[in-house]
Amino acid sequence: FGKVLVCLIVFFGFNGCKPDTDQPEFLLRTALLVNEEHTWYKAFVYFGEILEERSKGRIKVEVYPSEQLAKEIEAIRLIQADVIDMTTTGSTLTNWFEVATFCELPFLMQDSTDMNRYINGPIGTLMEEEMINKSGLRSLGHFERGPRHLTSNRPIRHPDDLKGLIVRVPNVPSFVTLWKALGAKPTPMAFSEVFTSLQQGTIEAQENPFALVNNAGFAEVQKYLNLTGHVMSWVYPVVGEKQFQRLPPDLQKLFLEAAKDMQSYEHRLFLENEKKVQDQLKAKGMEFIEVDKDAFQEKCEEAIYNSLSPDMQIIYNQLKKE
Ligand code: 2Q2
Repeated sequence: FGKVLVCLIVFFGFNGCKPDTDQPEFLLRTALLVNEEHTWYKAFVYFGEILEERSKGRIKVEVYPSEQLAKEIEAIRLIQADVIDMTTTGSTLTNWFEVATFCELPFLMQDSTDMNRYINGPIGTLMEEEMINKSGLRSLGHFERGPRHLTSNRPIRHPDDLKGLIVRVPNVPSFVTLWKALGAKPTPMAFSEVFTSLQQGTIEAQENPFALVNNAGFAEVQKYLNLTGHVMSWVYPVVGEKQFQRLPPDLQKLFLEAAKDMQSYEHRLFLENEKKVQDQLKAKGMEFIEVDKDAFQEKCEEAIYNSLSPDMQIIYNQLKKE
């Protein structure tokens, strides 16, 4: 009986026994790695609200948190296959085109002034072109992130303390290079697997900005927040280029304007949130550890440079000079 019921639900669910008048003309499904409390999730929900309102219901957005719909790499592939429509991504795109490495290259950007110069300069333009041409994604602006720090269950003050430490990294080549050069054991893994892997001890550490450490509940399984600040970065909210081109010109215009508003909205939330999340992490028992940042930088800089192709080395040298 259970099976029959499921079949009936599936049948009527997909085919509908009466016309579904709520069905929008354009339904955009969004896969996010963060949960409902994170600024990226809130930003996409806001995007959905203003799009629905401004398009008079022609566009609707569904937002799925916590990699429930897809892990980051899968989300990119599913967008390319036209199965889902939007996500957030950044340096993971290095797996499609190399210049993406510059939105999250360790010890390159110093602050948000550098970041905005990159995003609005030739490197940002090149990245957005490559994104469309090599990965079929269109940038909808950018979300600035706080610096990434290492969390662990033993204090790390110097690269020497890292010996053999199993550190989870996202699927980003420069991160593997970085932690290898520093003496740790980097293990690429999807974000949604990190909490359980830390709990079970298959990995010992991970690195992310305060906001995401807090959001993912890592304070429950990690004692130390080592202030490595090894990389500043941003992510791009993105939509599939195919999906974007399917919108009529009036909706395309409206869509890009709403995306700008989403970016400003997220940025406001991000700024409000940065200090608050640090207090929350401390309240949850995390101990903040000062680290010898120069020692970290000196130990890995050459390896990172050498891992870049000659073309990327030229860009790197230019960015360093600016
Ligand atoms: O740790 C993570 O998975 C995220 O903070 C990633 O750094 C982020 O998704 C980048 O991989 C963006 O491409």
